[in-house]
Amino acid sequence: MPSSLQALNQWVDEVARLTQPDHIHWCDGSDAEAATLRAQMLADGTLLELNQETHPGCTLHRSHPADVARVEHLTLVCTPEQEDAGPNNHWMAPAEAHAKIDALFDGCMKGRTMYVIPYCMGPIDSPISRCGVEITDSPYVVANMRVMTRMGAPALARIEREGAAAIALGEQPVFVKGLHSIGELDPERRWIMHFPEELTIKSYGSGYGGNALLGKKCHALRIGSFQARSEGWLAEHMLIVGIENPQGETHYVAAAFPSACGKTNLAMLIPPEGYREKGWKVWTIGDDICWMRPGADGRLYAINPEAGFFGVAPGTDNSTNPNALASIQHDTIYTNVAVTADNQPWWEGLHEGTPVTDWQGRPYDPANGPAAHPNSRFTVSAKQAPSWSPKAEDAQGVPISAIVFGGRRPSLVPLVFEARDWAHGVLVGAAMGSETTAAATGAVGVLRRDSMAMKPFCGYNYGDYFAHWLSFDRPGAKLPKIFHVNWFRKGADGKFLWPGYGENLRVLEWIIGRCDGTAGAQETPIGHLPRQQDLHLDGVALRDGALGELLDVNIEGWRAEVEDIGRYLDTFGTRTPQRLRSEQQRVAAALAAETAADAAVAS
Ligand code: SAT
Ligand code: MN
Repeated sequence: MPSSLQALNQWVDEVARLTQPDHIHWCDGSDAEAATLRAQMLADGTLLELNQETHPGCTLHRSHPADVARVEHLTLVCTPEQEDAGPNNHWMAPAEAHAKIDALFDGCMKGRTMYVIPYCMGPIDSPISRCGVEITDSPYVVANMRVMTRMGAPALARIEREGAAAIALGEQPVFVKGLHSIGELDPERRWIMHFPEELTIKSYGSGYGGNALLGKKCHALRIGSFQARSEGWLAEHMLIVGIENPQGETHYVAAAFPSACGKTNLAMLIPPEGYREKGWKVWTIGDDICWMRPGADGRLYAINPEAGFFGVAPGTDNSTNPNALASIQHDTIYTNVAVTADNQPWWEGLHEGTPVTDWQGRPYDPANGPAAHPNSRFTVSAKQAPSWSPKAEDAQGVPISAIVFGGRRPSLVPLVFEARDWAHGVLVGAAMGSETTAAATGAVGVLRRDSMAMKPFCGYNYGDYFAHWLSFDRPGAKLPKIFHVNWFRKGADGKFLWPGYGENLRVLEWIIGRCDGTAGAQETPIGHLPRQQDLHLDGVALRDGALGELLDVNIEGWRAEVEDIGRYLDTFGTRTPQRLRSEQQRVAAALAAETAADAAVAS
């Protein structure tokens, strides 16, 4: 038998009986295995070799043109009670869901090889890490999982060790079971289903990252958040970055942003020149997912459960993210980018090179749209980033000093503010969101709330999730401070008021100063804001009056905002914790008092 864990062998047998593959391959994660798979995919056209002189080890995959992104309307959380999945998830009853998707899996691997991928989310020896096994018929998925997770023999050994320990205690072995088939890549025959109680994922009909690399959004966020709730930790859609000051002290910050707000850029930030000269350094731990749990000292310790970056290619350039660009010059899997005449990868926003072949393999013609798909991606080992922190391998995780929420808010929301305490911070996270941009379909300028950036990823009812967040505030806890940032505030002329990118370090410096007790602030009804003198702004070019606008709290605008937040909390009905409602009422009352004080002064 391939594994010493009978429960695992049995499940693999069951899946093989259902899907009927020609061969079964247990992945060991070795270099030899990776080379064999790569040769096979180059031979059958799944992968194309890119220019090996300029981009050694790099390949290109062109997906089915109708399989280029996550599919939220086909992504289900299947709890026995719909109320437990909440209004934030699409739901189907577990028995009905299993029946529907098993009918698709029936015989789907005939003529194909079934790969069994044991993987570990997080450092292999970390108590915070959790393991899973993905079964797939896609060698492209195997290649990506090898970069994105700790995959193969060491993961299997941990699963077997933990399984044996559970059995010795008379319990069931615990590992997440993920079953995936690309099926026919037919959008009409596609589901991404989660069964949190069964620690099971079933995904059919898509080969795209978030739908197919089951360790990522499916396990590390949807199933992970569910596991985290019952075990007392947090599985979050957050980057983790280390900020080292000239004294050599490093503070770790975890930050959640909705999509298209520059998470990868912040995780790999390059300090402004003046900061670099003084000795500031930025260390990348993770760019997408953060698992945190309280340590013995009461602080929250975090790991990045992933081992690689699955980043958006368009917009990645020396001017925007030199660290990301440097990471992807070798040993990178590109998906749906364009290529130049000499077979180098190309995408919109890359200043060097000219596309001749578009992402679908057609001669490039601007009439067909962008050369690279807007959601084209690179898959690369995190260790290839020049800013990669060896602490990402630390079994204990890194202590988190600050949690930062953010969104794309062209108006109202200041550059940065600090929540007054944990409960207020949870409200700030619950209320976060972005105004829609022209890049998304639908109306422009509509505010979409996306609590903690987890809307598509929270594996249970958001109301219960808010309650779980609040539960960390207990005796002995030394919780991080919580902040909200907005890099996207615009002036009356429609232009951004803040330069963003590396200059964001100035805001992070204030945030860290607040955690250390060295930075000043003023109290307002929405939280603590820096005064102009509390930010270091030498060397940054801001327009006249920009700073005043960036640090302004418009009381009437905020009264309307906080009322709207109240209506949003109502959408989760009785599951919304009373503590969060009273927090919203407290802020509303503080704002109303300010209006009353202004009126008294005016009369
Ligand atoms: O959903 S993916 O993981 O493929 C990409 C993302 O949204 O972060
Ligand atoms: Mn993400």
